[in-house]
This record gives sequence, structure tokens and C-alpha cells, in this order.
Amino acid sequence: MYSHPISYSDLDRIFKKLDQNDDGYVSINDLHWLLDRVGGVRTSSEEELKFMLERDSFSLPEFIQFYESIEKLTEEEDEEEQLELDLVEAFKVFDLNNDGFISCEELQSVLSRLDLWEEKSGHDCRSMILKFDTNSDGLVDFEEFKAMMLLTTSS
Ligand SMILES: [Ca+2]
Ligand SMILES: [Ca+2]
Repeated sequence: MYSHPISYSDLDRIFKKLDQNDDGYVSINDLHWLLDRVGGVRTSSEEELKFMLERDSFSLPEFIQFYESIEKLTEEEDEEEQLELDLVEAFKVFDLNNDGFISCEELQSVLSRLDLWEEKSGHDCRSMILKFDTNSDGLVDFEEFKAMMLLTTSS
């Protein structure tokens, strides 16, 4: 389960803190200051922020909505990064001699070690590699491996 790093009561508190003149609105300047402090969010300039959000100030519900949209964005980025890291790890498992390529022999030996290699299925490593070997060098590089894994896991 994904938990909110900042709760609604925190957001409410932050909003009140930012709303220094207590008029129920937080200005773009204040928001920009907050984003800078929170970090992890790629902040643009105040001008860009203003243009993007089409307003100069925020009410509390708008503020929460904005926070949620940012949170969602960073969450998606995290997932993508994690996937990439997982694939790098998986690639290392196959690339036995660590040269950055998975050869036919490496593929076959790792698959048989994992008990995923079926001699009788009529597969041979060359035809497996051929399917994903987009640059036809007889080896699977990381990009090709990525395409292979994404295809396998999504089907
Ligand atoms: Ca290798
Ligand atoms: Ca290749």
C-alpha cells in the first residue's frame, strides 16, 4: 500500500503557514518557495508556475489538488525508475561474463539453471535471441533485453 508522505491535516497546516496574511489564499511565490523546500519536485520558475497553473493564488482545495497531482507524477517516476533498476539486476543475472551483452550460451545456461530451459520444446537460444536482436549482432544488449522483458511480463 502506498501511503501519503504528507497527510491532509499536514497540508492544511502547511497551507495555513504559507498563508501569511490569512486571507485564505496562498500565492504562487509561497508555493514556489514550498516546492523548493520540499525538493524532489522539478520546479520551474515562478513565472512558469503561474503560466502552468493559470492563477496567481491558491485556495486550500486547489492547493490539495495541486499537491495530489504532483505526488502522482513523482510516484509514477519512482515506479519507472524501480522497473529500470530491476531490469538492470535481471540483465546482470544473464550476462555471466559481464560484457554488457547476453550471448546465446549465457541465455541457455541461465535458463537451464533456473529450470526454464526445455530442450524438447524445440527452442534454441539462437532463435530466441533472433526475435529480440534488433541490431542483428547475435547478442542481446540491455535495450533489447528490456524490450524482451517488457513484452514477456505484459503478455
Ligand atoms: Ca555476456
Ligand atoms: Ca543485439
